[in-house]
Amino acid sequence: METRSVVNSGSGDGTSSPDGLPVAQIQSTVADVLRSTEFIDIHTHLFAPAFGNLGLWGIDELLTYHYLEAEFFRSADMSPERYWELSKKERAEAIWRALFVENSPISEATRGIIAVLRAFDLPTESSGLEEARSFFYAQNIDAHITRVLQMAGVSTVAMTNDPLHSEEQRIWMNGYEAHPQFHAVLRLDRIVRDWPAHWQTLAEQGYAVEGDASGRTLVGIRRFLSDWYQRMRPVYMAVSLPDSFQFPEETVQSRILSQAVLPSCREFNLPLSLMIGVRYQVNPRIRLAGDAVGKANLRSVESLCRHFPENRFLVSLLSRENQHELCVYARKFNNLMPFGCWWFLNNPSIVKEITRERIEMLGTSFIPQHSDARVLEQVIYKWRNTRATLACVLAESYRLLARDGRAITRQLIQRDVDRLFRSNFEKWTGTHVASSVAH
Ligand code: HDL
Ligand code: ZN
Repeated sequence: METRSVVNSGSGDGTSSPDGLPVAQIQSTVADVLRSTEFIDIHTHLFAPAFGNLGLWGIDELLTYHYLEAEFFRSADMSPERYWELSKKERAEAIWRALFVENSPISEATRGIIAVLRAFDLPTESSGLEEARSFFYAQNIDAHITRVLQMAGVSTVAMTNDPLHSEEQRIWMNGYEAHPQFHAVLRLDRIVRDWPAHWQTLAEQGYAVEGDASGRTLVGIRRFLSDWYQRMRPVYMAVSLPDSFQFPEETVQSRILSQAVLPSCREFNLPLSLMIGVRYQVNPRIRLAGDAVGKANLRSVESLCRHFPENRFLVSLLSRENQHELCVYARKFNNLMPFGCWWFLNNPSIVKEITRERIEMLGTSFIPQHSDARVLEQVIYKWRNTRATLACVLAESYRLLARDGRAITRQLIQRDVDRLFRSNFEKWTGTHVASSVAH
């Protein structure tokens, strides 16, 4: 049998994949498939219209995003204490002046605002915000949400729902009617990470729980989770954890995780999302902008995946230094689904690095990105930037595959993009939402 030299295998002259697309057309085809495929945004802080003012949108909310506040305090001659005395509008105007007028908006978060203004044909070089405010004030939120998600190429978003947030709790208790484009997510930070400060709230609601998690506390927490599962029908449970997170350890937190949350996830067939690596409030003066990042010890993730093989984990890590080992652990445990380039990682230079190493080690068995949007219109720039970065990374992967001998077709690209941005999540969560766009 003739053996083909590896050196000359594949497409020979390198100009076309055998029986597939010309190599020169791969990039444009990948970009077109990404553009025409609606994604599922698996982690956001957005809210369906029924949540009223909990949902943030419009220019003043966009400008007072904590990413921009962090940058503002570096460029403005204003103390955080003075800034917090201002009204929301005054804060937005101060940020616009400092980051967009007096300086060039070339950071990721500032460029995003320019992209959003441009997307609505609003001026991007005004000295003030009047025209933008008038435009957003004139919008009907239901129609605006539909339009913005369509502009962003997103079919559905997953919310972050805190059952111990008093305002949100009231909406759920009054019989929230699910919105087809918003998945609920049961967020457990207060219970898992801050039990001592919140156990009384459960006790006051009639759950037999104690501060030291003694007695029938874990049964009480299971009942609480069951009640909120029935109420929210979440697609997963989630918790943010510090860089110092360890598991197992002899703590209340560890017992709540292993004896209440994980069994409850198995009971309702839900994944648990672990977002690890936050150094909370390193600078409390700047409030939500005051969190930082630390490298986590992933033996905690290793223990969870190994000792709870019936549980499925979504894992996003905040430290760039943890990303390669996350890929290695994902190769060891198929109940581990890496997702997103979270928070300080959601910058093209780092998204490119992380996504390339994930493809090299995991193929298409991961979820590349979520927006983490807090303000509705952010999905427009966050997903446009993700598509641009993924177009480069995926095209390079297909050019290498073509060189090595496989025909690259639009159908192959579409199948992979569907898996990366839809079916990996749908299979992990047991959800299937028909995309409103035929491919
Ligand atoms: O805990 C989280 O879900 C984080 O995403 C925080 O909300 C963080 O403040 C954030 O918005 N990151 O993008
Ligand atoms: Zn988030």
